[in-house]
Amino acid sequence: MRILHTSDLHFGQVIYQHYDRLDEHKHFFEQLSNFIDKYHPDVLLMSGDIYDVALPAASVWTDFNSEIVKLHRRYPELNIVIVAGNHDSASRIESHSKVWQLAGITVVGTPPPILNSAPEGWEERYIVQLPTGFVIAIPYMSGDRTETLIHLQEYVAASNIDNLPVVMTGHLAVVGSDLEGHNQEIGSMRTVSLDRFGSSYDYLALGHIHKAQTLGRKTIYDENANVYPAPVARYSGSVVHVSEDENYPHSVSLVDIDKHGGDVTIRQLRLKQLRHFVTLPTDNASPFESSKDALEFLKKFIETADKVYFRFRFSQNALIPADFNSIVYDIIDKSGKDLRYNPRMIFVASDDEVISNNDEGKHQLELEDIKQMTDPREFIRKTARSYPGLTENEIDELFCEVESYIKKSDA
Ligand SMILES: [Mn+2]
Repeated sequence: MRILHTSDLHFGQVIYQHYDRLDEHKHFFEQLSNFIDKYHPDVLLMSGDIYDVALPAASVWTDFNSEIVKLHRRYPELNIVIVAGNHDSASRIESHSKVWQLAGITVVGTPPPILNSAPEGWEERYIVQLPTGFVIAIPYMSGDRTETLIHLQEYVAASNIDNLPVVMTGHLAVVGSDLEGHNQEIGSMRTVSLDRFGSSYDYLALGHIHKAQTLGRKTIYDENANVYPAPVARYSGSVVHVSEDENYPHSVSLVDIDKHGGDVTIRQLRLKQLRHFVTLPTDNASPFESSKDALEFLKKFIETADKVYFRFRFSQNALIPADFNSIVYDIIDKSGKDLRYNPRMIFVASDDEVISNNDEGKHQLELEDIKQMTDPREFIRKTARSYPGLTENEIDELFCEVESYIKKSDA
């Protein structure tokens, strides 16, 4: 069974209350289509956060539907399974599901019931049986439904006489996942144990966390085919940078499963981005001390830059005139370039101050932040400003060296 796992499209996102990202999402669908051409998956999974908001504009529904219909026309044999995420309206997505069913496309919005209140035959709604395997389609759920999920896996097992692969979807944050890119939510994000999903699936196709990662493995972008014994749980990650904090490659996951309880082979297919996010000044230079410095930098930057989102990083002492943002918008308009401005600038203390004022300010890590960190490198990255002599690359290299040493002595 071969699946193409995607999640967190956030289709219809309008960023900085100003910029429509439709062309970026169309660009994603073009790449997706090319991957399907090349790899011929049995099923395309979309593990939630299909839309950016619960009530997207009518044009957003139309555009999304057009993309899915285009895929279906081009690959009528491809099974498509779409589940709702926390950003989606479960009932709205569900309300269209019967129409999608006509094209053999499964759309699940509302979560499965609590076991003892479930009507007869409810399981069929959540199970997609293909010639090559099973998909248990589980959308975002706020409550605990462990018994329900285990029941669904047992239900599949009862008819799985040929030992075909079993895939399940889910949309939530699992304990121990790398939350990079969710900087605003860290500390408030609820994480649950992976045990809640049972263990009779071969591949758990997760959404919600935007950084691609296989649970229990280090989260680096890796184009190689990695083989793991089932069960494996993985986040495919978001398809475009949903915010400037998502400073990592985006990809879709191509997953091959040979049989139930067999091997799971995962390959990351890199998604190109139409636009990137930058913070000015670039290259970790010192923050701007004045709005005049920033505008001068911008005028030079514009000469070569195109198709970028940008924001400014100022020293916390910089004084910003009230009309600063409108001046920036004017400069962009006159440039004729595709530049998109985030008017929320960031203010940072200078390096000396961070060290002397460590009790307050932006560089202070909350205990909750630290608890969420599974990779010591993340801690070092976030506190790097306190150690001016260290570079991130050197630290990364040293960690890799230690890691490979440990691996060798384990083997
Ligand atoms: Mn999301």
